[in-house]
Amino acid sequence: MGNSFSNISAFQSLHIVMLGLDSAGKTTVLYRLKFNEFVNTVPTIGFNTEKIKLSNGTAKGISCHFWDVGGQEKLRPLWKSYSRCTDGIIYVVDSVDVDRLEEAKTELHKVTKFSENQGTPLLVIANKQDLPKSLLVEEIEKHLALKELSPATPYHVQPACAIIGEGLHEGMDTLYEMILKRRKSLKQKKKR
Ligand SMILES: Nc1nc2c(ncn2[C@@H]2O[C@H](COP(=O)(O)OP(=O)(O)OP(=O)(O)O)[C@@H](O)[C@H]2O)c(=O)[nH]1
Ligand SMILES: [Mg+2]
Repeated sequence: MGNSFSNISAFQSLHIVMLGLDSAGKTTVLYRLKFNEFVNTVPTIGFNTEKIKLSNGTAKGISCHFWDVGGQEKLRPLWKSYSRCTDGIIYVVDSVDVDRLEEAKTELHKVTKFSENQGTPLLVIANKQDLPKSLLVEEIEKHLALKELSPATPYHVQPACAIIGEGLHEGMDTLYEMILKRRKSLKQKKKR
């Protein structure tokens, strides 16, 4: 029956929200996935949304409906409603912006604590790995205190460079796997 993803309907669309501090690179990620090329962005006031059929990796062919919400402080109150009942949360981090990692951590922990987000798989994109002095995955994991998240929240940290697209498909594959795993376990719980 093919690989472990074969029983996931290619017709289903996954609902993915993309969050993170302003200038982390969310919109660059969005358009890189959509057009497979670099798109120059401006700060997002409000949100961007795109339906994207993944074109690579094990999640190839899966449709995703992405919501990319602006990360400026005044926009963060919107995050709660956009992240409600999504299949997956992508949290983009600027891996060289060490001074704001504490702020990024606080905002991330807030989001994962919303009751509607309990157990929602989390993909942290450690972006801007092309820049000198970018932090390693292990350091990002530590700064964001990911081990302190609820054990119900599966997570993965993916190093990436949104400008050239490196790491994005690997990250999406892992997010997809986590989503599948969660769906299976929710199904099994229902059966009991
Ligand atoms: N060097 C480098 N720059 C990047 C990368 N990804 C994004 N950028 C740049 O970072 C800046 C901010 O990117 P955006 O995608 O607009 O950031 P955002 O997270 O959407 O920001 P808001 O909309 O304000 O929340 C832009 O100048 C991008 O070109 C990357 O991987 N490497
Ligand atoms: Mg943006």
